[in-house]
Amino acid sequence: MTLLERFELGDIRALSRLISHIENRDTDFQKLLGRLYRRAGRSIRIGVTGPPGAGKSTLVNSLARLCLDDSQSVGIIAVDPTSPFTGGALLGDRVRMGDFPTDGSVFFRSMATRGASGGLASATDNVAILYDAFGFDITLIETVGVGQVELDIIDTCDIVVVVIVPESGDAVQMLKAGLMEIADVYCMNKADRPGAERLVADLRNTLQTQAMVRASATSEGKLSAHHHTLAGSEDSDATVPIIQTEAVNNKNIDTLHKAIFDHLKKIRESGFFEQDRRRRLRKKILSILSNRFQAEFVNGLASEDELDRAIDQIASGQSNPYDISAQLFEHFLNRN
Ligand SMILES: Nc1nc2c(ncn2[C@@H]2O[C@H](COP(=O)(O)OP(=O)(O)O)[C@@H](O)[C@H]2O)c(=O)[nH]1
Ligand SMILES: [Mg+2]
Repeated sequence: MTLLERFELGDIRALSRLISHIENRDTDFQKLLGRLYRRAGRSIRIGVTGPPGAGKSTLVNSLARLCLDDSQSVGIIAVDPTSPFTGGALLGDRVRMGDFPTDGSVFFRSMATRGASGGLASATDNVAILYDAFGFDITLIETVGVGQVELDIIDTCDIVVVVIVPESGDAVQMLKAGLMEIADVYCMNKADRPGAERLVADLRNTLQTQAMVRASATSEGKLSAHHHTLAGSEDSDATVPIIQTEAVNNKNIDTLHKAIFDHLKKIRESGFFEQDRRRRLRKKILSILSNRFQAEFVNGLASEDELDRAIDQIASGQSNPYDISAQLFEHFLNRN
């Protein structure tokens, strides 16, 4: 039996092997994904992002358990760009995975890059497509909030949960970090610690002000697609929910779980769910194309000789990088 046939029959080891192919970008990995793609589309992707140590892994495990209780199978992807390891689970994650059922209803994989963060989002998306094709009802994606990576999550997930802790600073700082733009649900974890109430109140205030600004921007037609439906909906509670949890004590995770699935219901009814998946597909196609372009054409844009001559011209004051690039681009087009 081929690997693909075993995958289609639900063999977990075949899934593991295919993930490695995709992570390593082995030959024909895109053909492989193309073949499996028709089986995908049903899985709901939930992203959980936030700073290191906020309790994301603990939350993801508790959320997974609640999904399993609802008879939904769960695939988990933990993305940690700060980790030097690739493939397989990190030790801490393995320990936590210990008491999950071993009947294939839950699967875990962690991904990391060695420094380069470029392909991480697309690699995560590809693995999520594999999970989807394999048949997991829910895909939970944990990403460490490190710069751009946490913002990429809105291009990979249907719903984004932003995890904050009492030590996260104030709402204005979060606003500046771009977190407001990506959160569908806030989770204030470690609510057992001092400062949680104050930060929630601060955040709620800021979100309400934002929602008002947004509502008027929407009526003037100035708004980006992402918040359009929420702000524009009839719903009186148009601000993003903030759920206080104590992941380590398994406290209020059911409320968080409910907030996530309430949001899912809402965006499905409003049409935003489909609309957002279309937006992501558009980005995905362009990203595959530009990666391919990069790989196949960039080396041929200009020869070393041409570049040397161009640099001589600039150095002697006869040209500049802008005109040179335009000329080289023309040459390239003519050659092809
Ligand atoms: N006090 C407190 N500690 C928590 C809570 N949730 C998680 N932790 C602890 O915070 C640490 C980091 O948790 P982890 O889930 O690995 O965080 P991650 O780095 O965001 O994935 C662990 O020691 C957890 O036990 C909580 O609600 N309250
Ligand atoms: Mg973690």
